[in-house]
Amino acid sequence: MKNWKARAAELYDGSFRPMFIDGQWCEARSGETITAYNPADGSVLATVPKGGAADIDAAVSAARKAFEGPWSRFTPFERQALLLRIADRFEAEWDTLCLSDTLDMGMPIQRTLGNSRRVLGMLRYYAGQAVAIHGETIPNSFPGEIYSMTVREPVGVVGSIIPWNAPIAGSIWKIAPALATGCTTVLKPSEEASLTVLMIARIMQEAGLPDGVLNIVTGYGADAGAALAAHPGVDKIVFTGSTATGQAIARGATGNLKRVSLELGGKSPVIVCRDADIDKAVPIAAMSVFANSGQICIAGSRLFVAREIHDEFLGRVADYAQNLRIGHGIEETTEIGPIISARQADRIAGYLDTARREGAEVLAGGSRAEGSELNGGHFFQPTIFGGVTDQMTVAREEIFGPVISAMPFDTLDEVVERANATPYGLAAGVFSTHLGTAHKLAHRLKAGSVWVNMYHAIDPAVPFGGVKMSGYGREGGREHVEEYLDTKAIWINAD
Ligand code: TXE
Repeated sequence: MKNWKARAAELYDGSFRPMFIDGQWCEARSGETITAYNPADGSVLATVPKGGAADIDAAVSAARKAFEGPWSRFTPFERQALLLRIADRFEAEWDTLCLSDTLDMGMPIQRTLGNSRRVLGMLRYYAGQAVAIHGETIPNSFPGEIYSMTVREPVGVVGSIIPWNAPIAGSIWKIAPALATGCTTVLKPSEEASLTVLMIARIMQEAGLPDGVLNIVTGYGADAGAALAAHPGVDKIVFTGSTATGQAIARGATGNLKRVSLELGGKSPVIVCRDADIDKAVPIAAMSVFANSGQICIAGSRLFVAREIHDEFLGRVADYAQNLRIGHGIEETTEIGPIISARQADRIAGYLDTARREGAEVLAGGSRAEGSELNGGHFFQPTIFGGVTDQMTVAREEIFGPVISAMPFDTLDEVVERANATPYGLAAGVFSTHLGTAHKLAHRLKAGSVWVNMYHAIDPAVPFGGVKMSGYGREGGREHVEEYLDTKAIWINAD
């Protein structure tokens, strides 16, 4: 048992934390700040700069200078060595990074700690990719006279905008491929959770990151975020967040036709077939939504259960939900932490009211969680609605809270059609012990990832991303590296 509480008090004492531009730790040009609150109890952790367009300008200039200057002379092996040094320092400071995330955005400490394989793996995977980038020589119509080849070049200055729900993994998944390919980054974290991202910049600087290669501008989406998305000096935007903001970013990016990758919202189906291994499926289906209090883009928030097993299965998921421990993320036994903000909590409460009004039946939870130790935070009971129809609001819209909408189904054709009847296409889950059923469903579901007899797996080497209005572009795997590279064709006339 680590003494998390004592360490928390040392880590954040309410003081000002500067942002990071061109290797310097600085205030916003306006001098304004944003207060960072602990969502578990409303206490003030720190203040951070309220960066705006002028700060984005400075950060983009620094990123451009580094991209065209010293960083361009780093060999792939030097970039690889830097990523490996960063990974080692992350490993050494992992507890502190996780504590910071738990304090700043509420994720239970057991869950943040458990992300180490993924995050350290990302850094080391992209270290490997740094030395595996190469073009091709291509036979053309003029053999012996003209030679043609491709070279792969970094896209340039990348603007990264991330949400609050997974600051460590979310930022590393934006920064590591940039470092591997030779791009430079201006990253705007969420105004709700900037502190760990600033810590990450400090660790990278200590590991030898050259000035300007990574710049962090803290601030709100409407000013710093929009300025970054529209900036003519930015060559590519990578964004994780809501579909509506993704659309705004894509519009803002048209000015200089910058490349755009978007990882957006979802309303992912989990399908439990009548031949499913129920013991295995119950906790996975529950945690596909309740992990991180439902603040996960891949939440399996539409639970389709074969009618034959529907009542038994939902009874067991409800029991499981009622036994989850709600509390401050800093307690090692906590399974359900707080919601990030009053605004998000009000949104969730609104969805609970709407579900009831539209006729859904509460099978578990259904309201805010009460209790003296929960005062000051925004906590919700893990909630399951039965009697949901495909038309109800809770079956159609992303809630981003611990809410499952459960529905029975009769045939595979029917459930595929209903599962796909959503504008989103981020992820899907299938539970079946029949190989053929599992294969058929996995192939017919329209989603960027389909998990069979499991959920949630994300690996540095495996592409992740959405189809339809869940966005485009992939993070993870070789395809992710491609997103940060351009291809140049070179022709040589040998005559
Ligand atoms: O997201 P936003 P919000 C969904 C989820 C949630 C809802 C609202 O349903 O309830 O979105 O959350 C920056 N130009 N997801 O409002 O607005 C913003 O500062 C440029 C799903 O927090 O998408 C932050 O850094 N940037 C999702 C980031 O965008 C702008 C994760 C995300 O904020 C901007 C988060 C603008 N005009 C929310 N406006 C997922 N896919 O995991 C805001 N931002």
